[in-house]
Amino acid sequence: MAFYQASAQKQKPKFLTEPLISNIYTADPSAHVFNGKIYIYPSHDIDAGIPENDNGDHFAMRDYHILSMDYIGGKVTDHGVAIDIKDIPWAGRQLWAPDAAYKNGTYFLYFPVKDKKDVFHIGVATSKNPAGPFKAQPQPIPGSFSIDPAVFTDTDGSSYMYFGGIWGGQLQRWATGKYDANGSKTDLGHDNEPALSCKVVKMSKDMMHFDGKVKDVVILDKQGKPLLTKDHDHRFFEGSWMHKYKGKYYFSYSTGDTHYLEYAIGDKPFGPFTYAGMLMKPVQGWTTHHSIVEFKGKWYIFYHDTELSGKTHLRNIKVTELKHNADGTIQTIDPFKAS
Ligand code: FUB
Repeated sequence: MAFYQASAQKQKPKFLTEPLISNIYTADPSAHVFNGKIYIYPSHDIDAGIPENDNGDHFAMRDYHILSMDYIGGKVTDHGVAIDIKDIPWAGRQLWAPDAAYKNGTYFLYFPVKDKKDVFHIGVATSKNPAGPFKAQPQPIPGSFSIDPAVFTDTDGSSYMYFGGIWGGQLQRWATGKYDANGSKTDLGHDNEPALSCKVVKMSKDMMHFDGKVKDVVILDKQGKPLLTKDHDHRFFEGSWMHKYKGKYYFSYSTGDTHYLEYAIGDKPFGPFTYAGMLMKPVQGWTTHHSIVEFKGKWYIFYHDTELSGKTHLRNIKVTELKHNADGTIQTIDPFKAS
């Protein structure tokens, strides 16, 4: 008996941090500082009873709740439903990872959702309050596709959207520039070609349109060559984020099937970016998705795992400090405590 207890204790993971809330399941946390407070824009995971598959059909979310905190470690407020899928005229199913931005008195909520033909596009909704409620535009952002929008506003006031995700995120279906439902250019079968890239585009002044062409976010290895499709440990999969630190642009992302959060550094918002290292080792759960924000002189990474449920599609968000080294690299975070 004593032996059994000892080994059971040894197997129980010791998580680095605790879930921020437990009244609902949350994932894909995009954190921003608005009016001196931290606002978190996460996915709201639900159990829709849909079996797990590689398309991610089990992620069948139907609304968003926005959360806020006065400070890291403080009480987390759940502001309730900010927008429901039934209030998005063009939406079919699956409200995935959102993001938010602010300009000229208006807050913008960006969200990926499948349209009524089951094709992912990115929509935008507006509010005068960072916690919503948000009102959706009647159509998706023209020219948008795939998932996981991350909107970065540079110090000169220009905003850029990074977006895309392969496999269930459908980015491979747009590999030729046009939609192809049978698009087969996934990371399977094209091992020695450059990996599919995340996309980046400048936002228009009204923050509701793309201004100019959608470009590839090129990630180079240390020899200056684009990362290859076969490099599953380093190539982009989904969940991009951008932060600026000491004048450099840090593009970070998930490697999906290998479950790492990685980052690459560049001199401009459009890149190119040079692979620089791992942000975080794999969490418990299949997906890994983060955001990075500065608050009162410290940097934080918001992320998720499945500590509360043990189920892939029922996740919970967390936060921990992120540290830049003197040379600009970032200290890799282990989401588990050493036992
Ligand atoms: O939450 C649904 C999807 O799972 C997100 O869009 C991906 O980034 C992954 O976290």
